[in-house]
Amino acid sequence: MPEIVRRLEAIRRSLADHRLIVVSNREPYLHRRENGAVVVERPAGGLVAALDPVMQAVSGTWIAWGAGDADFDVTDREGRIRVPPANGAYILRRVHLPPSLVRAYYYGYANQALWPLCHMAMDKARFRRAHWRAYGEANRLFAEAALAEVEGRPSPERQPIVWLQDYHLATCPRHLREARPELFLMHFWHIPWPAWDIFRICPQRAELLDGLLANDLVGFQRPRHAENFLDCAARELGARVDLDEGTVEYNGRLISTGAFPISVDFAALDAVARSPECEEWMGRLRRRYGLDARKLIVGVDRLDYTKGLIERLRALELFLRTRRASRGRVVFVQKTAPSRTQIRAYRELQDAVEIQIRHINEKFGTPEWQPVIYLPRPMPPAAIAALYRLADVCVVSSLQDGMNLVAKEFIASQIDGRGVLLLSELAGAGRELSWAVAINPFDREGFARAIQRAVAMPAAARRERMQHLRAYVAEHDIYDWMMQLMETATRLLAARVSTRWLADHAEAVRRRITERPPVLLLDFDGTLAPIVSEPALAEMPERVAGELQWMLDAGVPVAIVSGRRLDDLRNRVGLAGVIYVGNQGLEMAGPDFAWVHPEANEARPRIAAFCRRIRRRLRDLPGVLVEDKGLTAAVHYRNLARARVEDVRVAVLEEVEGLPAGALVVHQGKQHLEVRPGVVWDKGRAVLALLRRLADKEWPSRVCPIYIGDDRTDEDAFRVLRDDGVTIKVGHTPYATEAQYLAQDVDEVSRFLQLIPRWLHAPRVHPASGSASDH
Ligand code: GDG
Repeated sequence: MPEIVRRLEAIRRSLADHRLIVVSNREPYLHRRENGAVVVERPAGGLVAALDPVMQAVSGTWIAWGAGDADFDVTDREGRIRVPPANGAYILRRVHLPPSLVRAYYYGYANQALWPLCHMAMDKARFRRAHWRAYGEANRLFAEAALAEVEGRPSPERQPIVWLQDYHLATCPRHLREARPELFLMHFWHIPWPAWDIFRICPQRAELLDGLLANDLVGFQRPRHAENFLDCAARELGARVDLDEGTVEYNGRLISTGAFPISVDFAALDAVARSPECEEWMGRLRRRYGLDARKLIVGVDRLDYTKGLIERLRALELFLRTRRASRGRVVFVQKTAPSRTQIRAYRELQDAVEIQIRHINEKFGTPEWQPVIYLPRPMPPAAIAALYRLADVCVVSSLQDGMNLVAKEFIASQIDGRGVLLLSELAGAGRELSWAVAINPFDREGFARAIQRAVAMPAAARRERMQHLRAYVAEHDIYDWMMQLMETATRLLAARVSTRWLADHAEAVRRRITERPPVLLLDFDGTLAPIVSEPALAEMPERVAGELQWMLDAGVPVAIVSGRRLDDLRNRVGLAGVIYVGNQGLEMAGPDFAWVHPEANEARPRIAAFCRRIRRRLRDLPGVLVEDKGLTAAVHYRNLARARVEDVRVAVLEEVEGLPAGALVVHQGKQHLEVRPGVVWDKGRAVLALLRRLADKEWPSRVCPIYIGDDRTDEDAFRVLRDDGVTIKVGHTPYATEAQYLAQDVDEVSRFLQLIPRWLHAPRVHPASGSASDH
């Protein structure tokens, strides 16, 4: 089986029974009029070209703006047509957008507000109310078309995957979610997501975040973009974010984010570079530009101010000025594709590039040699491949870039392995392709030196670098990218299918609780008390205290099981009669007993010494909080800059490793590291010990423990009570949980606690006791 067929088959399998519905601004096929006849065109572009075979293989549906002037002459009344024309393998549903809407939505908000905002080009950003309204309207139209393609009410196993593309469609998911709450929505954001200090400039920031958070999964090119997005969601919307898991809770839903660096169709580009057509173009270009005697530097870009063309030309000018020997010996070919020319900033850039090129050619050119060749007209793929193959150096100098596909296209076309890639460290690709020569386009001297270094690099070093780069891109190609995304989507869908929401299973829970007298075992933070930014600020809600008091009065044992110190817990909860279990179960105290784990008790001095040392070591890191809890310690980093978290991890691990083996152990908590004595003990063992104390060894037949918690440390308790109790995890969980049921949040826990007295007091109805219908 050819490789590509195998890859497509793997993607089809990973989708299982889920139909794929793609929504993008650009369409994969465009119909237009030419001399009175209708012709079909395939708009150029990596993503569209790569998605098309996938859509053919899975027979999905693609929703896109019908941009061709004959687009709606060939569709049915709904704007649908089967494509490709040869075999009609999938449905393309075109969205009609009036030209005035396109101007304001696409050339307006998308490309004059969002594009510059996300690329930190604030001098170019224009936030116009009319553009924003048009953006909202276009997004609504895309959503309407997508909804029309979702037929019936599919079961969770057959739920379609709606996959939205890019910054044109940020508010579309919100419309979809409102109309069909059960849909699985994922979004890929192709451009950078800026840091909060940039993003907050945008007047529509809340609506944009709210729109994107209607998705189930939001993919970015780089981890940093995902982190920035989470940070913006937390700051603007107050959403609860878990940076370790890459998740955000918003409006009662859990949204996952992740980095999925996009790539190219390596095999297809490699094949074009090997084609006879490419060889012909190579011959032609070689003769035209005298390349047998000259080194070739190549740039291929959409004409966009983010690609650093002016910076590149300035560096080239400096290179030619300072390296006199290079004059006449190198030629720089700049291939460009004009883009978004309706926008003034783009027209100005085009003029500036042309002026700069003319300037260099006039300054350094001779009758025999023109230093810069400018190619603004379209060329076929074989010609671009020929440029890449001939290039001694390819320059990618983005000032900001989500990924940059040119860098990877160059690598895939370099079948002779002789070219050097000069790659901006500010492009997403720069973080991935470490065998390229890194440049900073803002550092003109460094850039010029890098050009020199690349031109002069010995053949063996070039080959070595290119081999590594080719191996990397061949493995991490566009199909691999799609597989990663689809596998993540289907994993999330599978977790959703197996999620048992407490609210959906109230009857089963009621039956269990009324069979045997309940014992309540409750975590505190995030279960009874809402999570707050500082552990010291957590408070017991009054309503919950009232509910617990009712239980105690009715003789239901209540234990609060927490990672906090016992006395801290007691002060915060403040209810007499409650059993307090502190320090992850290492200490307990009830109305008539008190207990401390003996070995842990002996380790107290070690914990105190650890706290002293780590405080001293981390005193220069603002935002770190070391909590000495007597039997254990916690190092909180919730308020620390993300980039420094690793320093905390290293410091804590080093301190612990410096002690006798196993003396102290480190556990990962929510935004903190927990340091405990090396004894085999956890919340699970603690609740078992407690249950034996309350109802002896026979407890499973005597009581029904109800355990509610929100943390990973509660998993041990969920596990040991799985068969003999009711276990409830609070909050959406990105990892597999041992709990039987899920509760949305603290409020649902409180509502559940209110139900228990009603259940316990309800008169028992015996089936045989008779009712009105008996007669
Ligand atoms: C966005 C993100 C991300 C360019 N000039 C010519 C030409 N091109 C083709 C290239 C390449 C494409 O255009 C440009 O792709 P990039 O990735 O460089 O950039 P954007 O268009 O800004 O795309 C970017 C991408 O989405 C995918 O997620 O990588 O970061 O900004 O395919 O080959 N093609 C031809 N002549 C040209 O002169 N034929």
